[in-house]
Amino acid sequence: MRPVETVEAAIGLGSNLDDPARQVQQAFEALDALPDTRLRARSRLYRSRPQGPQDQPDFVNACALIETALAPAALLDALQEIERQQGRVRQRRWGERVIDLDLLLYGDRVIDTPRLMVPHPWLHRRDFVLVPLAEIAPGWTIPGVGTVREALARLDEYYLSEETP
Ligand code: A4P
Ligand code: MG
Repeated sequence: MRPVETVEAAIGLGSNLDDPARQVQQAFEALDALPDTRLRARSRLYRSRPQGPQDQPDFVNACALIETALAPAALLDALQEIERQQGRVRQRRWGERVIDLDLLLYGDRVIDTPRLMVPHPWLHRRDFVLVPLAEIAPGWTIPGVGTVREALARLDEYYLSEETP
């Protein structure tokens, strides 16, 4: 017998439909209820203007830290199942949604498959991800980028130099 190995993962939560704050709270609870998974920390909820199409409501965003024994693909399956159970219907890209759960970080792993990219490719360029993440995991190193705190401090550079959603 050997002990089950667990990994810390960071999840980004976002909603701008159907009582967004309640959707985010419900998703925190669903994360805590996943098999072989514990919710370790939750950020406060942040309201932000939509990035991408502007003709949609403001978002509520937050981040969660979980400790999980689920492998990355199984964790993504579980996140998508939570989205489905909360009634998410896929609409346009960067558009409105009842709940969006992104796997931001999975330990120090780098994953680059058609279905799953970790670190999440936009993670270090989005204030609505970095601000809540910095609240609960400022010292976490984003592979290839630096710490969350450093990424947040550099955010202006990206907004000045690149087109981001
Ligand atoms: N996928 C690949 N890597 C990952 C990952 N690390 N985590 C794939 C989650 N999914 C990942 O995702 C599309 C596919 O990405 C999945 O099938 C999975 O295999 P999706 O959630 O179905 O589609 P989406 O969320 O519409 O993707 P999209 O268009 O990339 O949206 P984003 O990037 O999630 O952005 N403004 C504010 N203020 N706050 C927000 O939260 N969110 C968005 C959506 C736009 N503007 C926003 C916000
Ligand atoms: Mg998503």
